Amino acid sequence: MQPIDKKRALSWYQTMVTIRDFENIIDDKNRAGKLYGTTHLYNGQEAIATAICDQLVTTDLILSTHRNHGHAIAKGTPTYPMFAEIFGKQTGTNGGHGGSMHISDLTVGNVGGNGIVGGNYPVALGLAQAIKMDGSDRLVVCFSGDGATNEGTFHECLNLASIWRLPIIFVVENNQYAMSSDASVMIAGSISERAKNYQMTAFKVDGQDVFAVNDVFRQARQALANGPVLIEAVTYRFKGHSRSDSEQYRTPDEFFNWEDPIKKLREVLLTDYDVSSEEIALIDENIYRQLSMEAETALLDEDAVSPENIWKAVYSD
Ligand SMILES: Cc1ncc(C[n+]2csc(CCOP(=O)(O)OP(=O)(O)O)c2C)c(N)n1
Ligand SMILES: [Mg+2]
Repeated sequence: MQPIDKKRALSWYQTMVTIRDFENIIDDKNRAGKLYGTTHLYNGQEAIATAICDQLVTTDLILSTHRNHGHAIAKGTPTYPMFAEIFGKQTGTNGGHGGSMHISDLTVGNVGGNGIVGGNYPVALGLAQAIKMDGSDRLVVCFSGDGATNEGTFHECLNLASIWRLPIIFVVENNQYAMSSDASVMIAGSISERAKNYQMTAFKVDGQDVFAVNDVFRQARQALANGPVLIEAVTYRFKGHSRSDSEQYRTPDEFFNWEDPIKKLREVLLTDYDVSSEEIALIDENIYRQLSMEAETALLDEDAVSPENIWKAVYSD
């Protein structure tokens, strides 16, 4: 593994804590009845989006899923309009019309979430084909879940991406479940082996270890010279699938089999990087204070849906 300097390790920590706190605040507001629809939280998976998006530039594109808040934050989408979007406010990233599952911000290369499981694979294909035709060296990172790899689009798109040699890195976050379906009994073979059958380079990595994900993504970029690449990041979803999930498919102690990626990085910072616990506490405090303030302010913004603007995002002028 390549050495990582202190500044970079600290910036990963800040991104991961921002994602975790953002999600916890959204969870609280959801339970308090402050937002419409449902929301899918990224708690436990923060290291993946963080390590990967840190290696991208603004013009590289990411596509996400229904569980898209972490990817959006890591790619640089500002958190205030994200809160506003999830609360259905006009100040949201998408004018409050998209909601939790459809946060996009093209100014930072975040093409956005997608409520259709497996729906982002064909979009990734089209974007990558356009990039290839342009002859630019941008790349597309297509995030998806384990469940999505059982969709037909996954197989169709891996095949096409491979024969067209498109600049896509497919990142499958195997968080062990698709709603209540256990990946260990729902997936024949393994996700990374599936990609190898399409003659793609494939990696499997510990998704709870930000350093490991960083290193694998660096290797994946190099392998991109030979065609598309797939990374299976093994991770664990700490929260339920969505708010309505009663979590009867797993035991409460299963949680303890998994490392918390933030706790793991914090320990590394304290022991290997000479960061003090006071510094860590200050970072934690500042992030939480800032996000709480943004959430409270965003809640006061104008609602998106009103009789005057309900058709705004449907018809052009
Ligand atoms: C085509 C389609 N089928 C079913 C659903 C309902 N659904 C929403 S999320 C989900 C599970 C997805 O699991 P996975 O791909 O592992 O992502 P995760 O939720 O674990 O991040 C399902 C089945 C959907 N949104 N779209
Ligand atoms: Mg899953």
